[in-house]
Amino acid sequence: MDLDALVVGAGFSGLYQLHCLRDRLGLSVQVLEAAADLGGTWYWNRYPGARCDSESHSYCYFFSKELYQEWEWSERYPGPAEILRYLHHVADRFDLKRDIRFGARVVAACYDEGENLWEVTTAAGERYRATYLVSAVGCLSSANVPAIPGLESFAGRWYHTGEWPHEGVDFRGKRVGQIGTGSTGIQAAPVIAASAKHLTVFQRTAQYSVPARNAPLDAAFKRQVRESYDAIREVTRSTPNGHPFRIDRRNVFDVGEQERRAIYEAAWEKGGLQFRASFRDIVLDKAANDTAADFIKQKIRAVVRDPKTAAVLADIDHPYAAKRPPIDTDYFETFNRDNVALVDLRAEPIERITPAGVRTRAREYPLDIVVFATGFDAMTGPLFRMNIRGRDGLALRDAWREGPKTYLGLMAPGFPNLFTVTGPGSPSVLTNMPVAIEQHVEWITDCIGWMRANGVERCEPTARAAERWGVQVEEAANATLLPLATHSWYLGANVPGKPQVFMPYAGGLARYRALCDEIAARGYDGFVMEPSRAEAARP
Ligand code: N01
Repeated sequence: MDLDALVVGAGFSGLYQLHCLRDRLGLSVQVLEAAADLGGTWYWNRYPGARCDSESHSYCYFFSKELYQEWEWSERYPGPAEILRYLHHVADRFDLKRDIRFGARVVAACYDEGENLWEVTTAAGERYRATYLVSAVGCLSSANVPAIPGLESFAGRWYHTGEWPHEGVDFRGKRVGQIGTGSTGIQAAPVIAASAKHLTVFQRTAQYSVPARNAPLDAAFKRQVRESYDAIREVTRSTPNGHPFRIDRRNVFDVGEQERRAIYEAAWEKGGLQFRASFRDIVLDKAANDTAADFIKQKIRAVVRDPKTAAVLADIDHPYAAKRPPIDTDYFETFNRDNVALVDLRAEPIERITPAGVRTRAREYPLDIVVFATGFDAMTGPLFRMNIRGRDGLALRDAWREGPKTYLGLMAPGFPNLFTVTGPGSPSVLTNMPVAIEQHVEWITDCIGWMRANGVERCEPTARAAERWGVQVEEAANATLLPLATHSWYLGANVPGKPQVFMPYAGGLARYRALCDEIAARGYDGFVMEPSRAEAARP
């Protein structure tokens, strides 16, 4: 049977996309999900210490006030188990599971121009045909295990945090090596250290981190959240990052040194990503950023007792928040434990993995377990994995050889009727994801609804619109300090051979939303809307 729409992925994006296309537009929809259950990121990322860095009262759907108000989060930052419970609740409430096929990994998606259909094949060889293909595969779902020579010879066990075994890993009595100190590694290390015999953290790039200050939510806060749905939703929709707090209007140098210090201290005590919002220009002006960077470096030196270790942890080479800023629970404190050691890979790079452990230029570190907290082939990786071929058999991988070419991060020239939720070129990973997801899903739904109402069978952006958008994405990034972190995954720099192009749109979610809405209101400016044959034949 030919479907109206096929959605790939059953995380936050896919669930809501299914609901919108099926229940609002009345389309026949099938969701294909590689995992054995729903949850997306939260199905896979169950590593020790995994927790959402967005605050729970904003890390959820806003499309239904009733849904928002009936769900109660227990902690400031929810962990995978609670987020999965929430997503199951949503799926049950909107009767979504009956249209999701689990264990169905998409291995090919080819556009048949004659039929105007996408033909999608799963790893098990099942085939589906649909008019619209929506990728809801997420931005960070393709694990990056670095090609370190000798990994296959390792006599112990190794794991990537993004593909963590659901039964957990028992670290007791084990010598553990953790490679990677991004948001994930910073969450994982304290928890691994608490049960392992010994933990060696291999750090290539030192990172800033601010305390998360996670805590259970009290009844008064829960009530306030329930009663403030409209206000919270309004803030998430009108701020650049989709978080439930506003960025302070003051610039760093609008206040004196003493006051600035007090503002940073208060933000440090409050904890969380809000630290970045202490001043308007923290990610815009290098001198302003230096004040935040210096503050955090001082904190690191104050927390970590061994001066040599503190120096390596505080030797950060990029502006604060130019890479995704981690938040933590006792990360720097962990290096005061007797069973934890830090290895500076800038001084002694990893040469290979041996049967016994990790060998750097300086020495071998004997290990029983290696944990790769080495991140993802972000944004494009999950799309390429589906082997998408568009018009004339054009492979997405080839079309994007020099970097992603999208219009608004929503669609790409050469790939008609293929929509990408939070695709490269959209604010996506620079935001509180569910807010960006809702905006994309609703825009895609409206676009498909408009096509059907107007007898349009094919929608595809023009190459010129995509080219112009690419320039806007680059300009938006260059207006910030983000490109100064030259080793960032925002730029694809973490995956050898990947073209170095700043992928997310850094102009802010609110501005982006307005732009998307304007384009739709102007009859989908920049898109070719091809009428169906029946429509075209009308007198
Ligand atoms: O991955 P990363 P992540 N040898 O790419 C190092 C989201 N997230 O999983 O910086 C040695 O940031 C690498 O070093 P370097 C969030 O958006 C969300 O931590 O490339 N080291 C770096 O230290 C986040 O940004 C939550 O020099 C190697 C680390 O591995 C994104 O996921 C929680 C190496 C990778 O850091 C990715 O974070 C956690 C090698 N060959 C994460 N290769 C939420 O709260 C890489 N590294 C929702």
